[in-house]
Amino acid sequence: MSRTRFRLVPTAGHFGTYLAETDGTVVRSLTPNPIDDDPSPIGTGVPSTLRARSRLTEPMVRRGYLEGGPGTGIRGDDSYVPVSWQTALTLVAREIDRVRTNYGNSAIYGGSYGWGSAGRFHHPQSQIHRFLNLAGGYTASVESYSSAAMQVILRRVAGGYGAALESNPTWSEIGEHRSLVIAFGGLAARNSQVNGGGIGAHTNVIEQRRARAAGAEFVVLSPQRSDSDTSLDAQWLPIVPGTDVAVMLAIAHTIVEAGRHDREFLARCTVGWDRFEQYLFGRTDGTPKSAEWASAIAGIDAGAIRDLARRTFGRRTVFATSYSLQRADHGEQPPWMALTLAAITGDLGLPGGGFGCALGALHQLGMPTNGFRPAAFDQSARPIDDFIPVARIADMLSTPGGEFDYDGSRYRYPDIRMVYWAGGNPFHHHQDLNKLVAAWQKPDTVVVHEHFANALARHADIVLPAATWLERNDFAAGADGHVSAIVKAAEPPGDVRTDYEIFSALSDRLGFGEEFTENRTADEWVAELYRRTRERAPELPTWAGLLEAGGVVPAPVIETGVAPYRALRADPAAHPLATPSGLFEIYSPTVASFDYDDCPGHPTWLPPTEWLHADIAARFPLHLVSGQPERRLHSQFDNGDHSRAGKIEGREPILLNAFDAASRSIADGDIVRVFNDRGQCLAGAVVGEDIRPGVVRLSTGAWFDPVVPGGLDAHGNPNVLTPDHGTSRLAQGPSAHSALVQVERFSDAVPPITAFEPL
Ligand SMILES: Nc1nc2c(c(=O)[nH]1)N[C@H]1C(S)=C(S)[C@@H](COP(=O)(O)OP(=O)(O)OC[C@H]3O[C@@H](n4cnc5c(=O)[nH]c(N)nc54)[C@H](O)[C@@H]3O)O[C@H]1N2
Ligand SMILES: Nc1nc2c(c(=O)[nH]1)N[C@H]1C(S)=C(S)[C@@H](COP(=O)(O)OP(=O)(O)OC[C@H]3O[C@@H](n4cnc5c(=O)[nH]c(N)nc54)[C@H](O)[C@@H]3O)O[C@H]1N2
Ligand SMILES: [Mo]
Repeated sequence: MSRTRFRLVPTAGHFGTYLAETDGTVVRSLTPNPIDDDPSPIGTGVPSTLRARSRLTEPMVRRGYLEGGPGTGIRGDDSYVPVSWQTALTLVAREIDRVRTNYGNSAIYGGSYGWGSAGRFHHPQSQIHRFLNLAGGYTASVESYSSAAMQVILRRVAGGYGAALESNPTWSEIGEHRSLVIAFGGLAARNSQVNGGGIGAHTNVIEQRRARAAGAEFVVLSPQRSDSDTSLDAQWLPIVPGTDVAVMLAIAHTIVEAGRHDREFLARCTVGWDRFEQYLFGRTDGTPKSAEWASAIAGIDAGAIRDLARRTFGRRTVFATSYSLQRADHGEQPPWMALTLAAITGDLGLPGGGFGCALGALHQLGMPTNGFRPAAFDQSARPIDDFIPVARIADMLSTPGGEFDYDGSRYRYPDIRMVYWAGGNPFHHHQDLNKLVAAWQKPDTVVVHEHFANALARHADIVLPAATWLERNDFAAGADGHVSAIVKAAEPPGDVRTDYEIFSALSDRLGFGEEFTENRTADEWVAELYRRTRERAPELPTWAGLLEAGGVVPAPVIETGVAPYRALRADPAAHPLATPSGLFEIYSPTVASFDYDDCPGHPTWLPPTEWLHADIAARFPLHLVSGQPERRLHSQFDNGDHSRAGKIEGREPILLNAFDAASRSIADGDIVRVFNDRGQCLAGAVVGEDIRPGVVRLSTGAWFDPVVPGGLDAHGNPNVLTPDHGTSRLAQGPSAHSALVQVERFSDAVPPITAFEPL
């Protein structure tokens, strides 16, 4: 094929804007859009997957299901039979109708959590929720795997997650005020490669470097040295995982003992200081939260903790917490305590200071907020309001009718008969995958739209092959301040259809085709949503103008008004936070009234069930940190060449301290077995000094690849090891980071990777 037949078209994903080199049918490469000075290489791995062996190209039905009907056979241990679209759609439409007629719509779980792909129209969450709402409704999920614990606690004590995001200090303010940034969980530069909904051009890390050059200073408390960009020259304090609240308390203790707390701010803008102060000084529990006390828990020198506290005197300070801290037992506590520290120093709501909500963890965090809101595909009203906290899925499936606590109330799990997923992967995101696989056997039917024969497809009954974002026209517009064209760059292979085509055909069969499509084709919808977006922002170019401009233009800047924390400090009576007192609640009578021992009325140090000082550490002496992968977005395109280039003999790398490796006779590059009572997986050892002794790091996202069901995962998916329980009864968030494991050299014959094979 001659090169001249290829042309470049603009496209956009959650990890940036690119130019796709296409002949109209296949994509040869993605290269960063020239607008981006600090592009992410993640997108470059996508073209290698579009026609890979793992691509789904025709509808498939699990053999046991096809032969025996709903509720028969074993998911995760069966073969698949190709069927026509006609057969597949008839099976799905009939099953929706059977389930809603016999059991009611709450028996359909359509939470379908996941990132899917960017695009205002083809966004799979919008597609599936609109479809299921028009079908009479579904059991939904609330909050997210990213931020569940923080969302619920901030809603109770600080006016909500949105208020924290709007009030976040920006890098430019941090530079201007030469602030001290104390980052619990760090500011891993690899994480700001992505943003939900898209990124026109990557500027977050560039802004961080500018703040540093202007005089800001960074301290990173984290088990891993690489949790900040090297050019920030951050001081690294390698903390024991799960102990951040102890260190925060000790910083508070040191500040208050020195009389340097901002009494005026505490009295004017917060409630509950007195009660908290009693706890801080040990008057309620006999334990003063001193630097020495925290040092024994967190493994950081007491002198270093006191120094850190003193460095805040007279200096604008940011107390930042990454999302990872609250994806752990008692994850409600770190953001609440960081806010309390920001109130103690009196910097809460001052430019360049206060609480740093997950700064740098997504591209938008630390950047100015823009009130610009592009149009979206309407999800339609919810006819029923059944829900679960998102991470309680395995409990819901395995214990229908079981009771659970959430945010002050008690609820019952619905009896789920049908699970329908599009645009997320529970066999990526959920904890304790062996438990999930068992719970997943319960429903009668599982329907999935997927691009690839990944673990989700391998645990479904009806698998519908869906087009990728490179195979559709659309536009992206996230919170990043850009609008980006997504021009169809490839023909979907085989019999692949878009989610929209699939839901349109099903809607027809179920009798609400016109309500779902409003008589528009996909391309007509894209044009309509772009038109509605321009109606809100007339300065945006026409579609033709957007393409002429290279496919990416800045979005208009829409002022958001004064940020809630800033408004609060200016005049608490005039600008109350959305809390019962209108103030930031260091002690919350509401939370206290719930009487949860795992989430008391003020920020509290509560040891995790699994951490390095737990009894079970005698058997599993290493703390497993399973953060976000550098080379991909979650599990997406793990089958592509960019992600696979980072593997060791095909396995996901695990980072071990040289001391821990030597005591186990593990050398760099060895294949190791990582295990605990929940599961086991293989991984490739990376040995060095960039991680605290006693801690190992295995990123998320290697496609789950059990050698036999419930057995060894050959590939390195940390979620076979992580525990599945709520952060507390308050938020019921995921607790992935509270996990202990053991690691040993694997000397048996290494099983092949089968995760990237066809179904
Ligand atoms: N141990 C551990 N587990 C974690 C985390 C952790 O830190 N540690 N982090 C958690 C967090 S923060 C998150 S956000 C979750 C992420 O969890 P997910 O968002 O579920 O993960 P993804 O891999 O992005 O899954 C998206 C799936 O949708 C498919 N897909 C993409 N685009 C489309 C589309 O247009 N149509 C259809 N039909 N399918 C599409 C992809 O092939 C992929 O399988 O993971 C959570 N899990
Ligand atoms: N490249 C890439 N970037 C991403 C994503 C991706 O998949 N790929 N996913 C995005 C998503 S959905 C989200 S929600 C964000 C998540 O953002 P985060 O949750 O902030 O990211 P993580 O990588 O899970 O964790 C950051 C670091 O926290 C440290 N850590 C873990 N446990 C502890 C602890 O107990 N104490 C302390 N002090 N540190 C700890 C680990 O060393 C880890 O590297 O990332 C986003 N960015
Ligand atoms: Mo996330």
